[in-house]
Order: sequence, then structure tokens, then C-alpha cells
Amino acid sequence: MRDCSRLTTLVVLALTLSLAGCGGDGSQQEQEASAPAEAGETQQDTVEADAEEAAPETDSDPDASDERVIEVVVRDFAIDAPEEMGTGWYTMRLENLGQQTHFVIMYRLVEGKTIEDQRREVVPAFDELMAGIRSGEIEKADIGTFLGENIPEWGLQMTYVGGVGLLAPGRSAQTSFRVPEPGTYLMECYVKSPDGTFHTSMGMLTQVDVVDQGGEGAEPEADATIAITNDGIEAPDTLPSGSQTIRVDIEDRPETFMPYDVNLARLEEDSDLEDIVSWMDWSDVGGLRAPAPVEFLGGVEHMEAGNHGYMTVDLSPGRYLWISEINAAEMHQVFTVE
Ligand SMILES: [Cu+2]
Repeated sequence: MRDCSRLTTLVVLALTLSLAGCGGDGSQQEQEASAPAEAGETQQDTVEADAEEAAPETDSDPDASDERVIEVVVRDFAIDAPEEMGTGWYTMRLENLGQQTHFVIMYRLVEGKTIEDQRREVVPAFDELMAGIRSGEIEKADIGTFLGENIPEWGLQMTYVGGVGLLAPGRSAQTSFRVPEPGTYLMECYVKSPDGTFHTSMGMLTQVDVVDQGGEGAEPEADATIAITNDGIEAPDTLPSGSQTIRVDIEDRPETFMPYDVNLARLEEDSDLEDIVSWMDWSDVGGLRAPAPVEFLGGVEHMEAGNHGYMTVDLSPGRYLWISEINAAEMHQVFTVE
């Protein structure tokens, strides 16, 4: 496959950046990540670079317009998404037609692996792990060891690119993120049903083949920015009401097998922050288990450090919460919409 070398470069680069604890902003990362293209590996890469500089207004190909959208619908329990999409900046519009809270995370599998491999070699191990935690046979401290012994190496080497965060039943949300490379990607929701079964095992896992589309697509313009670092979530104390596009910079990578995400929830008078924080941990028996303790409005799903995404949301006055699934006790921030 012609993209192997570039993929490897990117993965190594991401690892190097995260090991070095290097924050940096997304644009720096993108510049570095696109460096291999300058060597002229493929014709497509050259076209891509030229198109960014020239950007002719009278494009003969209407499909080359800048905005790339993928419509996704979730139900109890399925993810309806196109089987194929392109590279570059995408806006995922998600509609939750289910009775439970769902999200849609998107990640690239290691080269050569498909949804069948995931179903056969990865999904059952997580079901077994959760059953073990429920019965008390597996301690939370032993999760890393269990996964290491029961999942092949590739099964913990996904590249997370984003998706729409936790979204309450009946709601819609949209999140923009960059799909960097062609390859075999999966979309998944691993919220749990009331009986503790991962939605993944109930049908919420689907494959999307990403093809090289050329160009970068249109990146949204932000009204506000929040940053996710190992020290917490840096966010404005207040945001204006109305439609807001919020840029989310994922600057660090935690020492877990998944990078950070961020979700938005609307707090009510009776919302219990401690309950919400403990609900975010999938490895708790009651964690990520429906029903959710608060109304979630979407978010930016897990993505590797050095990248950024955007969520567009219509905010009414009230109190809100940014919260990550990873280390939620530290990684949350309350703010007000005026
Ligand atoms: Cu779900």
C-alpha cells in the first residue's frame, strides 16, 4: 500500500510528540505531519498542496467544494453511516433517534485490519473484561494487564480522529474534525445499556472506508476556544447564548490507551457533579451505563494530541459542563451561558 510509509511517519510523529509531552498547537502539528508530502511521494499530495495556495473560485468540479459533511444516525442499537468517505476536514452531523444516550467515535485501524478482526479479536475481550469487573473477578488496577493479555497488539493501536460526543436521546449535534489519512476506520458507541452490555456488542460498530479525496476541506471558524491539557480543561467562564462554534484543542495525551475527548452537558438544579464525574468512567460497573445522569449535547470525541476539532451548538442561558471521559475527576469545567 502506497500510504504505509506516511502512516508510519504520522504514528511515530504522534508518539514522539506525546512522549515528549509536547503541547503545541494544531497548525504546527499539521505542518509537520504534511512534511513527507513535500518529498513528492504521490501526485495527489502535490495537487493537494497546490490547491491550498491557488484555491480557484471557478472550479469545474462542483464536488470539490470545501464543505465536507457526513450524516450519521444512531438508534438503539445501530450506527447508520455511509460506507465510504474522503480525507480532510469533515463535519459529522449526528442525529440520535434512540431512547438512550449515544456517541460516535471514529478511529483508524492498523493497516490490514477490518471490522471482522475487531469483532473477533477485540470486542469479546472488552465484554469479558466488563463481566469480570461486574463479578468482582477483575480489579480495576488489573485492566491494563488483562487487555495486554487478551487483545492482540494491533487492537490497542488505533488512531483516534474524533467524532460526535455523548448525545442525549432525540437530540442532534455536529462536530468537525480532520480525517488525515485513507484507511479502514470504524465508528463505535460503547455506552452501556442498563444491563451493562456495551452498545458495541449490540450493533453499534460500523466500518467506514476512507479514500484520498485530495484537498483539505473547509475548517470551521471558531467563536471560542477550549484547550484540553494534562492539567485540565481551559475554557471561558462564560459564553454568549445562541449558536456557537467552539474549537477544541487536544494538547496532551494521557497515559491511557485512549487520548482525551470532551463532552458538553447542560446542568440542572438537581444535577450532581460527583455522579456525573463517576458516570464518565466506562470501567466502573455503573459507568457510561444508560440512563445518563445529565443531558448531553455532543462534544468532540477522542483524538490524538496536537489535533483539534470544532463543535457547533445552540446554547440557551444556563449552567453547562465540559467533561472528558478520561480522568473526569480532574478533566471537567463548569461554565455559564448568559
Ligand atoms: Cu450507544
